[in-house]
Amino acid sequence: MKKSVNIGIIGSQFMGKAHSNGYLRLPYFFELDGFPVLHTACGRNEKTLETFSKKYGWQHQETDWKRMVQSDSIDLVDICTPNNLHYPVAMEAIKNGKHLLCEKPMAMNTREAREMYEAAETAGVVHMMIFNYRFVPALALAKKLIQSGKLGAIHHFNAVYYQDWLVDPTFPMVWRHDAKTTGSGAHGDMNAHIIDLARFLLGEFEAVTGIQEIFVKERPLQSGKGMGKVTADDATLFMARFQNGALGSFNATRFANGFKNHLRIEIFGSEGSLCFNLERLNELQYFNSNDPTETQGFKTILVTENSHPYIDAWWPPGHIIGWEHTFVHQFATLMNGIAKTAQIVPNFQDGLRCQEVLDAVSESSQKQSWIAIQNL
Ligand code: SOE
Repeated sequence: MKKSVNIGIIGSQFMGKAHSNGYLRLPYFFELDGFPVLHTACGRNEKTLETFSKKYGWQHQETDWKRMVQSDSIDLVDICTPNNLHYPVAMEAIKNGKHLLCEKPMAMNTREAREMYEAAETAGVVHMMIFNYRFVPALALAKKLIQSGKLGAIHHFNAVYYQDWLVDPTFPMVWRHDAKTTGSGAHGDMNAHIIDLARFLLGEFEAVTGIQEIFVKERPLQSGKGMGKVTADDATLFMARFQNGALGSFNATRFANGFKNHLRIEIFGSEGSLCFNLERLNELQYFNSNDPTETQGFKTILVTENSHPYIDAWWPPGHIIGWEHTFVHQFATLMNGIAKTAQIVPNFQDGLRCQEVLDAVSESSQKQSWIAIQNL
């Protein structure tokens, strides 16, 4: 029999919407041991919460997150809040024996992330980090190709994550500009994704060195009365060395004029290369240096065959999928993990490892030096 998983979600903005959509689609397409029940939606603004709940079918509403995570009716707490709330919400939820799903970056710093990971492990709850780009079929295929040795020894991992929504200096202050609520800016929001993909595809980091910049130091307050000080980075670039000897370059910026959500990865190995661009997420570019010289070149694999990861749940070949499907794939793993109380990935240990790299890059930027990654 399927186990019902009563979900309590905190946050009703962009990620609240993406997660709700993921849960709703899931049972229509995937065989599941755990069935997602959209039980309670939690948020501060009653009106927004009501509209959100009605739209996505959340059964109950709650404006006090503590009451929700303490409720006996909730099995899984889904944290889609600003980053400064991840730690208190997660710790309270763990205390109450709840399974956890947490948006990235995991916490405000490595200390918080480590405490969250250790507490979740001790309590024996299932914990998962939202690193949904691992669940893009083309990137899951990239992992298979790398693991099967198709690329040989990996020499380079280059990644950029470009957005442009802050180029306009009149764009108002939001929580993502204030270090007190966000920790870091483009770094924790966007580098977190490509750091996780690097770990997923290549393995652990050894050392990093980076630079961070705030290009627009003040932005109009949303109240319309005056300006607020921006304290979170607009852009963070860094170089890395991996434990397997590969070199990495990373660039996350909200000032890449013209690019809306451009996550591009290049992996160069001794036997071949792979390139991926999120804005064309059904495709993976593959170069095999063992092909005959006359016909050598990058080929584009359309990752929509039934034999490709996750695709057999969807449409016939060539009937492409999109960004929102990555959440559905991740939630299938989550629901089945909860049904069996099995540990799944990416989990809080992955969140912690990512946080260590994030913090080391910020520290290196301040000290203008290389920082070794401890992987503790
Ligand atoms: C905003 O930069 C954002 O929504 C990120 O927070 C998401 O994680 C990313 O998937 C898209 O961009």
